[in-house]
Amino acid sequence: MRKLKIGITCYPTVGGSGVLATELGKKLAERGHEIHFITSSVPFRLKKIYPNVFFHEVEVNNYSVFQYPPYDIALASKMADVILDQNLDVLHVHYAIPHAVCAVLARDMCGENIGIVTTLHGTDISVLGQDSTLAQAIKYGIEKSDIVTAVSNALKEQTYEIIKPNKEIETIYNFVDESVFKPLEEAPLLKKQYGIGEDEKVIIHCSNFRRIKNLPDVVETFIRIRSQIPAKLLLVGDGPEQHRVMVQAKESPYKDDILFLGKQENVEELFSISDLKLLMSEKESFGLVLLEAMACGVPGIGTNVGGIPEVIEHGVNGYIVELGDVQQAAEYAIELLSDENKHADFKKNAIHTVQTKFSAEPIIDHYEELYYRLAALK
Ligand code: GMT
Repeated sequence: MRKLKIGITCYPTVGGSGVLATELGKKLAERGHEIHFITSSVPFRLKKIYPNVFFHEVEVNNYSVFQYPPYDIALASKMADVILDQNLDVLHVHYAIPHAVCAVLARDMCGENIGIVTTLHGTDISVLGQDSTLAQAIKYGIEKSDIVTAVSNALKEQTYEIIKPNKEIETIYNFVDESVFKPLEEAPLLKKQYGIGEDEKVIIHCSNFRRIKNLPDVVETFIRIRSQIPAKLLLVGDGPEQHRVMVQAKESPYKDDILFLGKQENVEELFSISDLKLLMSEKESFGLVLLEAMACGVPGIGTNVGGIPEVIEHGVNGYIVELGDVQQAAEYAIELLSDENKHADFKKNAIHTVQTKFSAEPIIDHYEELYYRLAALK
């Protein structure tokens, strides 16, 4: 099969959609395709140099007459340049708004019959989709894309419910790079470096600390666990809720057991010293961090929200609780952390779920098949 030239647009900063888009680009490059990232900065997970990965920076001109910098127009214009200059076969954009709309505009600008794949990641539907000023644009971006994918069945259903697009949407689950996310040998040393005792259990939460991540319930669950067993909570990330959570932690009886680690790069090392992952979100289309943790052998407790129950299999590799039920979450956690055999089974099952349901290679095959389907129509 001939190798393809694929343009990828995503939000390049920290966030699951950018992580997924970058990992996909890297894996496709390893398969010999030529990958062109069209983004506002170099995607943060693109750490290595690949000879067939290129970066095209979207620069936004900030003339004083513009009340707002025209990022969307600049992006569409850059996409059109790259489509023409590089003779792209396909453009894969992550997020309907603004990226799918920009891709459609770019295709129109350059007059090329380029195929557009749009992947929906969540907040473009669950948050922005509720905003009447954007709903029509989201519907337009979806309907004008050639192929639309969603990262979970829950997100697909939600898109039909909220946006009502006249378009088929395929679910393609997220994946993790299992060569990076795996249980690491050197974990016990890191635990010691953080001053965590051998007998203490480690509970981890990792996010961008937005309100929808429901950090107060993470801390509240931990307090209930800590009242029964020795444990530390690692809070990894940074964001708008940071201050509120710090105040909550300081006022708790276990303030010294709640560690704020800020943004971290090599989270697989932190997952490798963890015994349990908490994701108590109000909205979550998938929960890529759960998958990363599971690949490192960490079972999760998550809310019965969005795509989380498609990742956590209740009673097998973790537990599902209703949103806000911190008491139930704490009870499940205490039960699991107090039973070595059960924890070992859940750990094994978590890795097995990743290897069977969310393994990188078949998921990349699926995307590749979509690209070839579109390239054949060009
Ligand atoms: O969760 C976030 O706030 C970041 C957001 C993003 O745009 O990167 O994540 C979304 O996409 C991820 C990758 O598909 C999913 O794992 C997250 O569940 C999803 N976030 C939400 O639905 C809130």
